[in-house]
Amino acid sequence: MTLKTKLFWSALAGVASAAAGLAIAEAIALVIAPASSPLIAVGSLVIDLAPTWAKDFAIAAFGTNDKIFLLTLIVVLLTALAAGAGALQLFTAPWGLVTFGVIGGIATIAATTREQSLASWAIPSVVGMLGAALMLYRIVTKLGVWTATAQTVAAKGDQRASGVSRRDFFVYIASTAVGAAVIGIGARTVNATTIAAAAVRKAIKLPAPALAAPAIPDGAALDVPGITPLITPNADFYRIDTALQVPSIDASDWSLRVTGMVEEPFEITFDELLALPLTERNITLMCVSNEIGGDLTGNATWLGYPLHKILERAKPQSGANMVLSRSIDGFTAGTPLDVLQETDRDCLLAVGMNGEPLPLEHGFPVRMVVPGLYGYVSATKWVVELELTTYERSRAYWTDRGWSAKGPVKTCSRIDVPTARQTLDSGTIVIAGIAWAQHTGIEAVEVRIDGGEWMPARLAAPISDDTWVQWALDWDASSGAHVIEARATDKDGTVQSGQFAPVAPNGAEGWDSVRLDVA
Ligand SMILES: Nc1nc2c(c(=O)[nH]1)N[C@H]1C(S)=C(S)[C@@H](COP(=O)(O)O)O[C@H]1N2
Ligand SMILES: [Mo]
Repeated sequence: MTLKTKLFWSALAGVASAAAGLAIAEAIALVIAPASSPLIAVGSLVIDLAPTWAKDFAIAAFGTNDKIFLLTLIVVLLTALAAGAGALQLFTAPWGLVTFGVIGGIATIAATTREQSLASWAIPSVVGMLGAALMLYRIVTKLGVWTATAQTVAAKGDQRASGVSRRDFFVYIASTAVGAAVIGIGARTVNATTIAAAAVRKAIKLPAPALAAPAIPDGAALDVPGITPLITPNADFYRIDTALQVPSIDASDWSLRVTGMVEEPFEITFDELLALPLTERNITLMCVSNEIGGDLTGNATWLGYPLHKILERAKPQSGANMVLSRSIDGFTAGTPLDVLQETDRDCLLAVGMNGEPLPLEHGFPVRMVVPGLYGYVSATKWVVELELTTYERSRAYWTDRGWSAKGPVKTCSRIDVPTARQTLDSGTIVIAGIAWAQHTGIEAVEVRIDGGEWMPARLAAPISDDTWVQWALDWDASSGAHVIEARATDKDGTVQSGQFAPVAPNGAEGWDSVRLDVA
């Protein structure tokens, strides 16, 4: 085998391995964060570091394609380096692996030094680099066997041995290249659409509400360290969905279709929705999978258009009793039509959350929010269709998976402080938490110690019946081991049941309790 042939195949081995590593990194970046992709990270770093004249040149020469030019440049450079690494590995191992290590190191630094980047953003680059190095090692080893056999063949004239080791090498390099291309291009496309959706979201300016949320009353937030904040910041808001990859919808491509048992089916675009008079409300969202004492709940200020008006426009046919809302990813929720038609319940087709467009993972551009029903039967994110139908005819995503078709929120309370299994000093200890009975409202919260008498806690001023309310009680604690329990009563007079019930099929029951020692 000539030197040229060896150079060619080893260079190709380097390129195929680098492609495999890049594909692995892109696939992992899908899960970690689109911006943790080594390609994007290195590209962004180059943009930050590039002198102004270079940026001006790129924009002048390539216009809006300047980013594509940059990524192409990086890929070309990477290809050259990878080809070199392949040759180095064949002739002067392990220098090819070392080269990959350096490239991976640069990508890691780029990914972890981005604004808002987390340490975990190193993972795509590091794992991709290890994958690339492993591939390179194995392919070049095969190439070494082929080269050696080719030499023996040349000496002895045995054709068969040569054919096998050569085929071995070809199969390896070809499958690596094809696998890398499929995974890499797929992942890159998905990552790119996520980045595009994020850019679209950033550019959206939400209109002011026609009906603003009532002012939060003084005294709605108690001054107790450790109590759940009254409004949950978007970054802390719990997230529950079946989406492996957060759907990326360009708001200008979005529309909602109202279909099924209606006289007037229609479709509405995002711009049309934003042009309607929007309502702003504070509403507490609750997951049916929230255990007693759990944290699958959040309270946000939502901006949206009343769903009863959407339905009014579609004119439901008689007999319809369910609205099957469908997400772009196929998830469905079945909501009672009569609940969505209530004019005094703020069921919203929401576009805003705490003063921003919905975050991508909370349903951008449009989701449903229904006070008083668990999320799985009402809070469809990335919603694209409302189909009017019946409970007899249609089933929603979770209905066939062990959950009830209907899911009204159960009246419940949670102890935030003190936290369990700690030792506190005797004296006054503040017991505090939240209670909720969305759309009914909380009447009272009571606390008892060691199974004693129920004592009324003081309730903060509620924002509305649709939100959780904070409560607190000063407890004169004596030393010893204690159990604190809390229960809520709603404005219908329903007292939170102390009987344990699991989350399935329609929500947990029981009293939250905290065990602790007082010194
Ligand atoms: N498209 C879609 N929407 C969905 C879900 C889902 O899996 N897919 N899960 C629902 C459930 S079970 C809950 S509790 C809420 C959670 O909303 P959040 O993630 O914004 O907190 O979304 C609801 N909407
Ligand atoms: Mo949920």
